[in-house]
Amino acid sequence: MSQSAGEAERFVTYELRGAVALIGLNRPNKRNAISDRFVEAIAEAVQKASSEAKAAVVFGHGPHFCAGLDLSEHSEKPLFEAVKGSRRWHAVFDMIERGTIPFVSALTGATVGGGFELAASTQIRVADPTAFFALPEGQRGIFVGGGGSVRIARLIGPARMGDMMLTGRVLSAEAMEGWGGVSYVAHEGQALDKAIEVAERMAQNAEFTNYAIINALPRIADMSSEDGLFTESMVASLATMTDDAKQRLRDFLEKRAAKVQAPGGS
Ligand code: 1HE
Repeated sequence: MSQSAGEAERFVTYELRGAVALIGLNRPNKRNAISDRFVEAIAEAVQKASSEAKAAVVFGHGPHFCAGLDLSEHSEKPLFEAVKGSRRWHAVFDMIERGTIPFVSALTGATVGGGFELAASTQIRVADPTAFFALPEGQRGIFVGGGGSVRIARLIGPARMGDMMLTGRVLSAEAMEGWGGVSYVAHEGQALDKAIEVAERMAQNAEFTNYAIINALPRIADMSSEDGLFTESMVASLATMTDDAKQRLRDFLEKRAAKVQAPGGS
């Protein structure tokens, strides 16, 4: 794997594989718990991926995706430092959620607290059966600070998120799929391969359409129906004007493009 430079190297591995960037959380001895410097390493890798890849995968080295916030660091922080730290997580995860390329997270083992918040900022979540999901902030006497109250709540619903936080219940990959928090459950040991497969497929889409999906859909979800429909028409018309769309539509009409296949079709 090629690495991103300097400090970041210790926390994150980076590899560009074709059009897909692979970002590996690399602090397995601490279960990939996210410290301040770790957040900066993620930011650097996300920026690099956004500038040179068409899709990206975030995964954890070792058996666990991410044990969330580095609690040893957090316990030392004065109030305002904690606020600024949380706002930095928001900014970094926002580069994933509303950036320029789609991200897939490959989830194994602990996907806990801030780890789940990171996963919730990716557009697609692939888990294998080892993955488990929890929000133990209630037990730790803290609160979600990495965007979870917005992103996780919108993903699975505020009532379910509140249940996880209040009771500390732990959900399996299958249960989280049922709640809408996981998009695909892969066979054990296959989460990363499946995530790469999904990312490679997305990388073949028109870049502008991917950008519109990432940026327009969550904004439209925050709008009134009327504003949403108006915005949709604007985005749809812009997409049609790109050279990419013109070429792709011509390819279909001239029988050069793949047809949509029924599930299970070859
Ligand atoms: C950590 C962290 C961490 C592990 N911060 N050091 N997150 C949590 O409340 C989850 C806390 N972690 C756990 O419950 C468990 O560690 C796991 C279920 C994830 C994994 O268990 P296990 O048995 O494989 O590992 P371990 O022996 O518990 O941990 C190995 C080491 O990682 C150990 O350090 P060591 O020096 O004794 O070897 C642990 O202390 C360390 N470690 N997790 C610091 N999180 C932006 S706001 C977000 C708010 C949150 O994320 S709250 C949820 C925090």
